[in-house]
Amino acid sequence: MSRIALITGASSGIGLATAEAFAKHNIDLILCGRRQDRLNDLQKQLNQSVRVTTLVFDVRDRQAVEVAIQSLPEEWQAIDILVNSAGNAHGLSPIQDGDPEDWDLMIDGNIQGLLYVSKAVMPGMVARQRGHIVNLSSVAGKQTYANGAVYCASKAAVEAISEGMRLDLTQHGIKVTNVAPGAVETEFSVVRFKGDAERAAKVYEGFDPLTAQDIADSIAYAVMAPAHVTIADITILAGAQAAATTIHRK
Ligand code: 8X3
Repeated sequence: MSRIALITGASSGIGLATAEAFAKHNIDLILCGRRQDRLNDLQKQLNQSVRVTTLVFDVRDRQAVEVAIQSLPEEWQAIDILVNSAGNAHGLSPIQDGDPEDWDLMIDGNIQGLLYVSKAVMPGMVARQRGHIVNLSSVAGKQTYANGAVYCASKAAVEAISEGMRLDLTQHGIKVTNVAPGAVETEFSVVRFKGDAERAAKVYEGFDPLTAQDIADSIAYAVMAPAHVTIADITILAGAQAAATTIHRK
């Protein structure tokens, strides 16, 4: 019987690439995001090979998260895999110059949003005594860098939540995988720099950055591991990247 995965942030970047990778492994997909048109396009692309449904909500809206996930028809309710991929960086500046609205966006999306979605899914996994949760952290959750205090803090929280989930959920047959990517070229930097594409492009200049597909391949590896194997934590850096902000550029 094929498994069912719910993926947040599926309309772009790592979430989208994970949906594509899972489809290759015959995993049925609940694609979640804020942009229905993008989700529809992906659904059309992937439902040749697997069953696909979509849910539109903003992970920061707790009620919307609950309503959307509860609205799933019976045949979609037994979620085997949750991928918490929704998340963003907003701004990159010394903390004294930081915009509290950016802080709220990162804390609400990267921490609270991840918790709200997980809360809507975990009780069912516990009842079925099986499941796998994949949380998208970042190398920024392991190494704080200048000008990124709040983003790094939000990802450090994801690291702690992954560890805490594993402590509480392993006894219920639920695996937890924490994935910490380094420099991945997606819309990430365009969002961080509020649409400034030139500044975003500079982040990836002079080296080959990771692609969303590189990260999706590792996520697929973790969820395809045999039952007796838990891939607990994966850090993935670009080939030219030694640490979060140590990148050897040509
Ligand atoms: C994204 C990667 O290097 O900007 O989480 O922190 S980095």
